[in-house]
Amino acid sequence: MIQFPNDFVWGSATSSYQIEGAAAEGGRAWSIWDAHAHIPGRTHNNENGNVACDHYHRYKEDVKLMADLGLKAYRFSISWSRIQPDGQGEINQEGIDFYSNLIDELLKHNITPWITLYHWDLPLALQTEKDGWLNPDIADFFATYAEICFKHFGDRVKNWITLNEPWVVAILGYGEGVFAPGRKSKDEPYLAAHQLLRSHGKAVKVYREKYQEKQGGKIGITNNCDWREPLTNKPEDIEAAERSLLFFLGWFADPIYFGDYPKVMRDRVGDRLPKFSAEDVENIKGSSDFFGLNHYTASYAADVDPNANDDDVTVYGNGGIFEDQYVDLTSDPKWKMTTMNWAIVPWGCRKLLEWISDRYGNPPTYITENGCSLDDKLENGEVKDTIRKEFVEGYLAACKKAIDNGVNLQGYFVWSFMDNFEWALGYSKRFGIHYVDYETLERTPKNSALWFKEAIKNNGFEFSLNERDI
Ligand code: PNW
Repeated sequence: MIQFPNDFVWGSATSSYQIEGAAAEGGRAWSIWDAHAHIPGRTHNNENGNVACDHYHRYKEDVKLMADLGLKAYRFSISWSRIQPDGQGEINQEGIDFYSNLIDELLKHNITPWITLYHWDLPLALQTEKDGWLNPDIADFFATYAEICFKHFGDRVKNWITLNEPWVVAILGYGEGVFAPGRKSKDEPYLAAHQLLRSHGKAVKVYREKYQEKQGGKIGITNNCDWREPLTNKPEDIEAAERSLLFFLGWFADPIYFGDYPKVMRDRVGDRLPKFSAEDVENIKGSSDFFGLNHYTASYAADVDPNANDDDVTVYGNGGIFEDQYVDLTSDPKWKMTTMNWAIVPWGCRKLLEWISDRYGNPPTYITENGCSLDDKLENGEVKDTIRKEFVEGYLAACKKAIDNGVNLQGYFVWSFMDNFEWALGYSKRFGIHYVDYETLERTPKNSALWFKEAIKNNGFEFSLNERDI
């Protein structure tokens, strides 16, 4: 039997654009994701979040399902353009009411709300008129929006996450252009990342100076990172794996814990990497009360000789961050894959948690997302998602092992509470522990949800997998 600490937070997560729908209702204006998804060819089958899971209208039913599951915490995000349609100025009361009602409904069922302020749906006007995350003024716009949320919800909400996965915003939004706002650039990822960090810092400053003491909550940021296992014991491969982690997670976590980007990034990126002002450092350093981690997969990392024939290595990119680090990433053919083609490697999660603990001084840590996509089928009212159940079991067991090894992990949120709009991949990937029939919008707990419910109830589970995998 694997037993978790008494106050371990058992949670599940979603995000606004992925589930809410009601895209043009309740006074909401378009975000960059509405715009992106409406450009033909940008998403699978040109799908969008107009309706999504219709959570905006069905939130009570959804909270009821959460209560049935025994969920302790629910992480969701706020659609900025529901609160401030233009991203600045006027507040939309209907938007405030929606989230306020959702929070009340959660609390009524003893479910602790965890709010993400930004999960990629920037108000479109801030993109078209203000250049989005490239404009230094965004930090003030974001802090103002964040303050509206603290003011209206902070009496009841005690767990705040400023940004979800700035790495994805920077790399997929500004480097590869596969996510909104669809920019393909070699240097913009560094510029956007910089403003994302500054924006996080300013929002935290507002919370700490004006709300934290009175409201008694915590605030932090969620970063994503995969594990990088050195391909061989050669020092250059060990260094390559470390370098890859620093370019991935250190890029965002080092400024927050140490006040600047990792040295290896300064050395390799040079002048293309922006500098923090003294005021930025003051706002950013020490600006997270906990370490929020989204974790999905792992790969092997090997050093690449910069003079090697490019056909021989898997370094990909556009002359930007991937070439800056020059690490060859591969996977083990024995690893099982999800339908995202992400390898299932629970021990990678343990090693990453230990790496974070070692590097950043064992901060209180939460896995704010972990989960897998599968080709689920609803048959006779049942979804037999055995691989997802094993995925969650394996990763949770790896988490427990990390805790036993001294890591200060305090909670785990499975991604996702229900199937939803998987960004550029539309509705083609199912990550939920609840199945959503997109014709009827009916929700059905998958077998993984039934397993999770038992695990929550028992604060642990009987381990049924191979010890070697964790
Ligand atoms: C996360 N990658 O996204 C997001 O926070 C969720 O909104 C999303 O649905 C979930 O993971 C599953 O994809 C990621 O390419 C998207 O490395 C892409 C990557 C990582 C995370």
